[in-house]
Amino acid sequence: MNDYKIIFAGPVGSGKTTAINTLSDKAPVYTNQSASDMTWMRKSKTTVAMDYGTMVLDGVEKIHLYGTPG
Ligand SMILES: Nc1nc2c(ncn2[C@@H]2O[C@H](COP(=O)(O)OP(=O)(O)OP(=O)(O)O)[C@@H](O)[C@H]2O)c(=O)[nH]1
Ligand SMILES: [Mg+2]
Repeated sequence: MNDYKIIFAGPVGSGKTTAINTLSDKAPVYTNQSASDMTWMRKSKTTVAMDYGTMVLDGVEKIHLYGTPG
């Protein structure tokens, strides 16, 4: 199986966690916690470590999906 990696990076609220939740075949590793900085004014939860999910394409290509904190 070929392995590939995609890293989603971008500012708070750009949809990194939402994208990985949508794409991942299995329940993703999810590190949303209550925001205690200025993020709170935009949304209640924010990624504090890394998101991680996987997709398998045609049974031969595995895509590892990583999401950074904003
Ligand atoms: N309109 C619209 N809203 C979206 C879409 N995708 C995500 N959102 C919304 O945009 C916000 C994105 O939130 P997250 O996915 O937590 O964003 P994030 O980039 O992971 O943010 P941090 O982890 O805080 O850096 C949520 O309120 C989503 O419901 C989209 O395709 N269209
Ligand atoms: Mg996030």
